[in-house]
Amino acid sequence: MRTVRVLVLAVVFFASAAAPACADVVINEFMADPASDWSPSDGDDVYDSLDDEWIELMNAGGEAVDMTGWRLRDAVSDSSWKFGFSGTLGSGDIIVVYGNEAYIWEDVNGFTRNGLSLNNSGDTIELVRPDGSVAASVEYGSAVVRDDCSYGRMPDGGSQWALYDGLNPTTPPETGLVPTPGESNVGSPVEERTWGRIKALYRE
Ligand SMILES: [Ca+2]
Ligand SMILES: [Ca+2]
Ligand SMILES: [Ca+2]
Ligand SMILES: [Ca+2]
Repeated sequence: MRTVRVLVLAVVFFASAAAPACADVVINEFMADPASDWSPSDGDDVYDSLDDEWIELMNAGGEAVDMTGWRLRDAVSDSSWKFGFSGTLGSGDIIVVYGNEAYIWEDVNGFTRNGLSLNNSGDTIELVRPDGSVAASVEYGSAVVRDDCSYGRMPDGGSQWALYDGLNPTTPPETGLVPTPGESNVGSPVEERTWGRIKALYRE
C-alpha cells in the first residue's frame, strides 16, 4: 500500500512539471504605426492610425493553449485592458488582433476606448493570463517604429527580432521583407552576392 502511494505522488509531480505549455504563446509581430488600411475586418477600406494597428500572437509550443480569459494591455498612455481572447490556439497557430477589434471589445466590456494604443514613441505590450500572471511581454522603442513597418520575431517564435521594412525601407533596408499579419514570419533577408560568389557556392 505504501509503495502505491509513493508511485501516485511521483506521477502527479511529473505531470505538473510538464504541463505549462501556456508559456509558449508569444507576441510574434506587431505594427505600431500603420500608414495603410491593414485591418480586413473593419469593412471601411479606410485608413485609421488606430484602427489599423495590429498585434500578432503565435503558439510556439507543442500543445494547444486555451486562451479563454487571456488579455492584452499596454503600458504607455493607458494600461487598461485592450482585448480579451476566447477559444483555443493550436500548436503553431497564429492569431492577429487589429485596433478596430480592440475598440469593439472595449465597448462591449466597458473599458476606455483606446484601441490597442501602440504608442509610436515606444510602449510595452503584455499578454496576461486569467490569473494575472504575464505570459509574454515586449518592450519597444521609437527606433523600430516606422510607417507600415512591423517589428517581428525572425524566425517565428524565436528570440531574434527584425524590422519588416519592405513597404518603407530603411537605408539600407534592414530586411526588405513585408509585414505578415496572420501569417508566418517567413523569408530571409535579401542578400546581394556577386556572380563569382554564387558560382563558388556550387563549385565542387
Ligand atoms: Ca500607433
Ligand atoms: Ca481600416
Ligand atoms: Ca499605449
Ligand atoms: Ca507574421
